[in-house]
Amino acid sequence: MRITRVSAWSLHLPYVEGSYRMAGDRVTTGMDAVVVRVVADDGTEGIGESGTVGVTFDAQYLAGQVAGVSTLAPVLLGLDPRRPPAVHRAMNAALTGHPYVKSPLDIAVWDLAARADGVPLWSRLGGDGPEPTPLYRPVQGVTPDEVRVKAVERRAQGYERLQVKVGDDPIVDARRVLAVRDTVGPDVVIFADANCGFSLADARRFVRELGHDGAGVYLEQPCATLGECAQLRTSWDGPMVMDENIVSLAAFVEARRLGVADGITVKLTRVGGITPAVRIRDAAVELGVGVTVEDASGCNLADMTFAHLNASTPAARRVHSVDFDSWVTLTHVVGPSARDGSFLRPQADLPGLGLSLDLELLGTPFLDVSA
Ligand code: 0XW
Ligand code: MG
Repeated sequence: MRITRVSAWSLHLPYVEGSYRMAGDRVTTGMDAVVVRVVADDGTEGIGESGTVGVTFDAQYLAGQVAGVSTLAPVLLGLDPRRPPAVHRAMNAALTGHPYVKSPLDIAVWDLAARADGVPLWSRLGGDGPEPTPLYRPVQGVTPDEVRVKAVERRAQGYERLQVKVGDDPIVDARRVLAVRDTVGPDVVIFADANCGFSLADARRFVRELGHDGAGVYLEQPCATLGECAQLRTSWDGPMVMDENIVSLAAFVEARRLGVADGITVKLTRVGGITPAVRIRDAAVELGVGVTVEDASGCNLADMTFAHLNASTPAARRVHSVDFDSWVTLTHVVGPSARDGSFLRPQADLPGLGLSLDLELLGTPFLDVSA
């Protein structure tokens, strides 16, 4: 089997709720996505989505993805899609770094490989079954009153795990987290995600302000570097989860060595797709670390990819994930939804990711190469 054609589209995904804010006044009104289709000589197809949320979250952006996918697509032509790690090695040999441009191509090749075998992707990845992954959703807002209202709304929408954005004023942020805790009670899981926003001093003030039990929250990526997060350990002995710093397997190993990775979030686009994500995930599982597999952006195709990846994580280490399809106003795929109540759940039997592209909505590809 040989890859004979690679096509790619890009599109903007506006938010249902108008905007999304992270620490440091990083506000976006939608997310960007690159969608790839890889076709083999027998007509089998694979598709993949990889996206970015603005240009100030991770070191990745749409124009870079468009350029990089265009550079790498010809490298795939002629390769056997049934061996995704070999295709990934060929991409690395052709272009050093830039993992975010490799991600949509890698995902599409994995989808194709699973379809070629006639099995769902969770099965191709060695999962126990089409198991569910709990969903979380950010609670946005500035004042305690705003987040109280939003937290009730999120619970009514079915989310049983909440993420509160922090990373600005440590006192205001702590009051907001405490307001959400007070509103939802002790049993709802809350992640306080600073998205790298706190200085070490402000992170210390924030955790002090939460009180002696830290409001029972998980602290997500409080500061920008692993070193600062490690220094915060003298003030915070609660659970700490690394997200932005998990750029590679080596970064995860270092985070674990420093004692800041009780859990990790592996973002597919950041690390370069399913091939590197699975390596990091499997190492984390072996070391007893909880793992979230997700991304920075996308819609139902991305969500379905998270559903399959997390279903292939052993249940004891599976944490939660995100349903971007509920965040944005449009979808570019046809097929089952990855959301099942308050969970993501992959389809049981359809080969690969079980979805096909809505070519009418996607329009003209920015790239279409064939052998
Ligand atoms: C909540 N997210 C998955 C959405 C944004 O892309 C950032 C990310 C996070 O963990 O902050
Ligand atoms: Mg995060």
